[in-house]
Amino acid sequence: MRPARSTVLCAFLSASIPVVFAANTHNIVIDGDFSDWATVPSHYDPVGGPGVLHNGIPDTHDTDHSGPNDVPVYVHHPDIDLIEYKFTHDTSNLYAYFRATGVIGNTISNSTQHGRYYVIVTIDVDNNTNTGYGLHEGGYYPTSYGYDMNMEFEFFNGGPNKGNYLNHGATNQAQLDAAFQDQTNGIVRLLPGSYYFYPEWVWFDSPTTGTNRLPFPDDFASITFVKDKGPRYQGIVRIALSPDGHQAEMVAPFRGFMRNPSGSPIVALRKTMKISMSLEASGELAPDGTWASDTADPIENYYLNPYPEPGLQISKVSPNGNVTLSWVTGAIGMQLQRSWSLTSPDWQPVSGSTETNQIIFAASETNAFFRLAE
Ligand SMILES: [Ca+2]
Ligand SMILES: [Ca+2]
Ligand SMILES: [Ca+2]
Repeated sequence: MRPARSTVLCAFLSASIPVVFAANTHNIVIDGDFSDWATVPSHYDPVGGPGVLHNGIPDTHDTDHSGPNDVPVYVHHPDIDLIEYKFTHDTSNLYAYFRATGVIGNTISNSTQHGRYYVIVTIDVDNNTNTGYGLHEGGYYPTSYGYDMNMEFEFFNGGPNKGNYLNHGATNQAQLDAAFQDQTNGIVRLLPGSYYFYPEWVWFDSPTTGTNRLPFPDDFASITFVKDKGPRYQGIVRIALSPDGHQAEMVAPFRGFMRNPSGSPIVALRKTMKISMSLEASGELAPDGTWASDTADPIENYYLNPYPEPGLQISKVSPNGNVTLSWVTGAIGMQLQRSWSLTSPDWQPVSGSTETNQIIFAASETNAFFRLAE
């Protein structure tokens, strides 16, 4: 046997929709050690300061505006100055990473002052701008649309307070009442929303910790509806900071986003979402004493790929003339595909490849190209 001199390896993922960013799963632990984020792609936001604009908006700004075309006023508040952010998932959780100029979660606590700080991920869970709300309504700029649900963490009065889910699917009090009733039963309807009408809840993986036990199949869990500045709760949305406070990592399990009226999970693998991330704080620690926030550019068309980076590899030809293609065990289920050409590719599945992470071929003189696809 002669070696396959020009066997070429083509190791990229193909998604069903070309514009979608097929995000791989990552293993993240919420522990204040950020080495687990090293291979998650970074996004950046300007370092705030006088005159620093982000899409025409002062990077760190007041929260007193709500019109879609308003330009809020610059506020110097390094603690909420977001400068880097990341987003990832595994097979059952969403994870967000924040890095700020100042100290994330920094709030004042004394006899008269009880500061507030919010780490916010707001998500267009159905990738549809006709449902949910526009960020400007909450004073967040640059604005964008379609945000149905939040995963967020509140710091209050000098310490962590609660991690909760939140739904923007109501535009009046009657719809808000209906949303509360749905969520008592573990249901979220994705409807046009407003910033001003939102239920927020903490989810507990216990039937009795929360005030409302959920019906089957979520009857292992319960929720408590919460309000800002309310009592301290430890649910399943968790956060950890770096020792210097400049970085935060946060988890929100899929299940806390609840189910649609048909019983399907709102957040699940193979869905596509848009994600916006903000930091916001009250003004006690800002030099001019006013609330401020900083909102990143959204991460658009985030596809919840079920698999990790597959790491497709090809071996040297063995003495008996075989080459081995292999990929990580976590990517078992992906399909190996082969094409004899890249100029007019005709990708054909390799039989049996979705049940394994290793395929052995006899080397030949013919070029072959391989890829792994979902
Ligand atoms: Ca970690
Ligand atoms: Ca910034
Ligand atoms: Ca939406």
